[in-house]
Amino acid sequence: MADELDLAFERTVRSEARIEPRDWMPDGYRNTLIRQIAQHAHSEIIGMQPEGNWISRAPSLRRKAILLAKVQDEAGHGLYLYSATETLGADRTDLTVKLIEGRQKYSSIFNYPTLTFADMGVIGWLVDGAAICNQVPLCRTSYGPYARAMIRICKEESFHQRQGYELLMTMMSGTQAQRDMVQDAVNRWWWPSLMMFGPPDAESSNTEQSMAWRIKRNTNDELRQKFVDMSVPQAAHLGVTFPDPELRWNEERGHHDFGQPDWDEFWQVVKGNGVCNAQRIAHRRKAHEDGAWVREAAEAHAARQVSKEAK
Ligand code: FAQ
Repeated sequence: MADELDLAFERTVRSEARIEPRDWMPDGYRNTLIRQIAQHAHSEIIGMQPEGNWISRAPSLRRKAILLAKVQDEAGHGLYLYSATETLGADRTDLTVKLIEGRQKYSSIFNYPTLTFADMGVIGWLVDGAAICNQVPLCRTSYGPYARAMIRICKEESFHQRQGYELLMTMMSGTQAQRDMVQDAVNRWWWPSLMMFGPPDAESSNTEQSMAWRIKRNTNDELRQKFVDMSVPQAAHLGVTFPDPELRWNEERGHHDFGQPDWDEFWQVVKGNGVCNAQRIAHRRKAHEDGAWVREAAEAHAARQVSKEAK
C-alpha cells in the first residue's frame, strides 16, 4: 500500500500535476515544505521592519503612501504563506514561537540596517528583484497551495520592484548628494542581495532533494546568475555600479562572471550574529506579546458564536 501511494505521488510530481492538501505525500516532502514556506512567511513578516522604519520619515506624502502600501503587502504575503503551511498541518502560533525562539530561520537580508531613504529604493529594486527571480519559478512548484500563493505574491513583488527603481531614477536625476546616496546604498545591499539565493550549490543541503520533488525548480547558483545578468543592464541605465571588480560579461558563457559574496558573513548572519538579528527578533517578540489580547478576544468571540449556533 505504502509503495502504491509513493508511486502515485511520484507520478503526480513527474507529470507536472500538483500535489494538493488531501493527497498522500511523504513525511519528508511535507516537512521540507513546512520548513521552506514558514521561512518564507517569517521573511515577509520580519521584512516589514527595515522599511517600516522609514514610513514616518518618508520625504513626501506620495512616498509615504507608496511605502505604507508596500509594507502592508508584505504583511499580506506573510499571512497568505502561513495559511499555506496550515494546509500541511502546521500551526501558525507554533511557527511564530519557533521563529522568536530562533528555532526557525528567516532571510538573511533583513538583518542589515536601512541607513538612508535611498535604501528604500534599493530594497525595492534589488531585494524585491531577487525575490521575484527566486519566486517566479516557484509558481510552478509541485505543491498546489504554495504555487497559487506565489502567483499573486509575484504580481505584487513586481509593483514593489518598479516603485524602488522609480524612486532611484528620481534620486539619480537630483543633486550629486542624492546620487552619492544611491551609490552608497547599492554598495551596501549588492552582496547581501546575492546571498538571498542561499549558499553555493555545493553547500546547499536541501537543493538536490527539493529539486527531485519539484519543490525548487532551479538551484541557488542558477538563480543567482540569472539575477546578476538581469541587474547589470538595469544598473547601467540607472547610472550606478556594483562593488564587484570581477563583474564582467563572458562572451563564451553568454553570462556575466562575478565574484563570490563573503560566505562566512552569510553563515554568521544565518546563525543570528548579524548587525540587526537581535533587534529584529526582539521587535517581533514584542509585537506577538502585545497582540495576545487580540488573539484572546478573537478566540472568545469565535467560542461565543459556536455556543450561540448550538442553542
Ligand atoms: N537566509 O539547502 P539550502 C521576501 C538556509 S524574499 C537565511 O540552499 P533551501 C520578499 C536554509 O534554510 C525572502 N537562511 O536551503 C520581501 C538551510 O537551512 P535549514 C524570502 C538561508 O531552502 C522583499 C540552509 O541555509 N524568500 O521576503 C538563506 O533549499 C522585500 C542551507 O540552504 C524565500 O524564502 C538565506 N538567504 O534554499 C519582503 C523564498 N538561504 O532550513 C520584504 C522561498 C539558505 O536546512 C521586503 N525559499 N538558508 O536549517 C527558497 O527558495 C529557498 O528556501 C532558498 C534556500 C533558496 C531561500
